Amino acid sequence: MSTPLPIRPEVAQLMDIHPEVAAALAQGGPVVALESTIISHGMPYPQNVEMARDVEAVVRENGATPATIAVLGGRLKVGLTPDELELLATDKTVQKISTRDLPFTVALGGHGATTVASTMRIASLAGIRVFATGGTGGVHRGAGESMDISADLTELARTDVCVVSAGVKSILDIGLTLEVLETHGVPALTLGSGEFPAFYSRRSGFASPLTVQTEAEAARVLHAKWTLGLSGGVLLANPVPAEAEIPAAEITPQIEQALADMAALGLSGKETTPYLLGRIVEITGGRSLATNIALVMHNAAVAARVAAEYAGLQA
Ligand code: PSU
Ligand code: MN
Repeated sequence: MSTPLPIRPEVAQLMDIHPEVAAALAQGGPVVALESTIISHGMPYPQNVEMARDVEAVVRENGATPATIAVLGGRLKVGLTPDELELLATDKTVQKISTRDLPFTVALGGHGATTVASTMRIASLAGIRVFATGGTGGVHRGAGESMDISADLTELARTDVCVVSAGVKSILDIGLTLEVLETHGVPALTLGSGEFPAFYSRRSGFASPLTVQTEAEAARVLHAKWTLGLSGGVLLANPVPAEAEIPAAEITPQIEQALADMAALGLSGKETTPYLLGRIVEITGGRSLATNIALVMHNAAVAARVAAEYAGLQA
């Protein structure tokens, strides 16, 4: 078994690691980080808290220990209790916090639901290398004007964590997102497909930069990257299961509608992704929520298997 990365003492003072997660890390066992923005700002209640519980169960069934990450009362939380999941799902004071917000929330003692970016950073501080989410942020459509490029990409550029997602939401510019990942040396791997997936849909029309056929191959890529001293993350794209997908031809006009509605409201910045996800649930009559939940479960199962394979390579 590998030795876990030492947590700097001054960081450990700000962090509460759930005993189950701490035990797994101490043994070099597989751990999968899970984010909390998807709970507090990505889905309605009560589906959000049900998803949060179910995704932890799926990680366990696939041989790893789940560590849902958030900031509560200014403390970095790695692994949550059922009551803490419920609080994230219901409390309206929980802010969506990305990397830029992390020091503020820690310093002022607030509650924060962590995005992919800030979850990656906290996972890395705790010594966790694999993380499952729904979809990753990216370059927003119209970013040439708005400069709206998710900090998820910045974090993938610099933090040594593998993010398993169903690709990049088609509310974003997928081609430009893949360009930015290439610029930053982030391997974008798709599991079992030559086409990069588009969150609700298996197909995006964009070729995947790289393809792996198994979780074991993905784990070998992580091991090779970090052994070579190539710091930064890996994006492992996992297409939504066929039976749960909304084909691109159906979802595209619905996404266009949501983008038009957002423009009419004049929303920008951190509000855009939560608004668009919620509006698409309304426009699709709830179908997109079922798809979102299904793809999160699928990503959690894959992430658990990648984490187990990676732990085996470290042993
Ligand atoms: N995937 C989902 N639902 C979500 C998100 C991802 O299925 O709510 C969240 C993630 O936390 C991601 C964030 O980091 O959306 C991106 O927000 P922004 O575009 O503001 O960076
Ligand atoms: Mn943004």
